[in-house]
Amino acid sequence: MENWKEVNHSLNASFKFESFIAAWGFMNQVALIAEKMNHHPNWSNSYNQVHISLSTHDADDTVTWKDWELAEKITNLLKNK
Ligand code: H2B
Repeated sequence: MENWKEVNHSLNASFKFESFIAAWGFMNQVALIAEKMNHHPNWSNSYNQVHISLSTHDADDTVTWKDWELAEKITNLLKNK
């Protein structure tokens, strides 16, 4: 998927929003999906930007299909807007 890059055994993407609240709303949606999948992101937020780094701890912090699956769900959140 376009904005995801596999670097150093993690799957990374950055997202920029028009405000802190928009970024926070996005993070809330991701949090609910992550909890449902029992697969949680490493991430950071700075004002209107969110950086997400996905890896699978149970697989010695490498990238697995679960990371790609979560990445796809995150990408889909931002489609149809
Ligand atoms: N999140 C991620 N990113 N990788 C995991 O391997 C993982 C997780 N494992 N969330 C889950 C929770 C595991 O620790 C629990 C015990 O099911």
